[in-house]
Amino acid sequence: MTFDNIQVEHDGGVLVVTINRPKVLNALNSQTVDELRHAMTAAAGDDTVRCIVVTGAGEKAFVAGADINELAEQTPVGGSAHAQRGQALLDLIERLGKPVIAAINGYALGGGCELAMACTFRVASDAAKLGQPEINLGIMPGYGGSQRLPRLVGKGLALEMLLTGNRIGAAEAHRIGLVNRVVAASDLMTEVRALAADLASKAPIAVRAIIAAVNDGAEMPLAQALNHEAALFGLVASTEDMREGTRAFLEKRKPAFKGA
Ligand code: DAK
Repeated sequence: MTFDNIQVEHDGGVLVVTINRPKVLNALNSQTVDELRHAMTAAAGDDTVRCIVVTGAGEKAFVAGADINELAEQTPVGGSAHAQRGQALLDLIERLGKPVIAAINGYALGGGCELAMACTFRVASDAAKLGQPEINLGIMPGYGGSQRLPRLVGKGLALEMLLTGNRIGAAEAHRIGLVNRVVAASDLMTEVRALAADLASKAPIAVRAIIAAVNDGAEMPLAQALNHEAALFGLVASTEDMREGTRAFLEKRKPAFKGA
């Protein structure tokens, strides 16, 4: 499939997906959401992709939210279909079974902040600004922001961001746990590619199991979550990669994981 609004580059085990609408600060319109869904579905099924990076084109924005031109024209029926497609995309990213890194190179607002929160990690440039400004448009988050934000930063700070609509800088986002790392803007993609290459070298079945254990377990009572972890551990313990990892340690060499 060819894409108009995203660029996809596959280098080694890492797929870099760049949202490319810089004239509107990479705002997400329906076509972009559909293109992202196609790219992510293909990445999920491609064993040669072991880690995905999502970023925005240009120096100013990761994603400045949903496309307000489309939002302004939205009908109740269209809005509901839009919500389902957008939420499905973010669920797909969160549960892809491979690490997805948001390289936040500038504004991550509204749907852009929600997209970043669905990713496995967030690495922000020191120039990034994050926020949920939907309240200032008379709406509320529709891509999971009212749910993922409090899970990341706690209820009090989430309510403050959601109800004021204020933007926060990268340092503050790091302090409250909204982003994992902050790096100089000029180093962002180098640092993210290094992190992605490291993640791409890990055992894929163990990576998938850890992502599932953390995501599923967060919604379960502890006893059930621990049972889930034990079941996943059993699965991981049956892999060739487990034998390779333990053998490599004992032989004092680097493991070569195959995903089997
Ligand atoms: N949509 C469309 N165009 C946008 C845009 C957006 N979100 N953000 C910026 N642009 C456009 C601007 O209109 C401008 O276009 P021209 O005037 O050049 O034609 C161009 O990008 C450059 O922007 P500015 O001139 O405004 O640049 P500044 O540096 O002055 O300001 C800014 C940058 C990021 C502070 C500002 O552009 C801004 O406040 N942008 C809007 C941020 C925002 O409110 N985002 C939307 C949040 S609402 C749903 C699910 C999810 C959502 C909705 C529904 N369903 C379930 C149905 C999500 C909603 C949102 O994300």
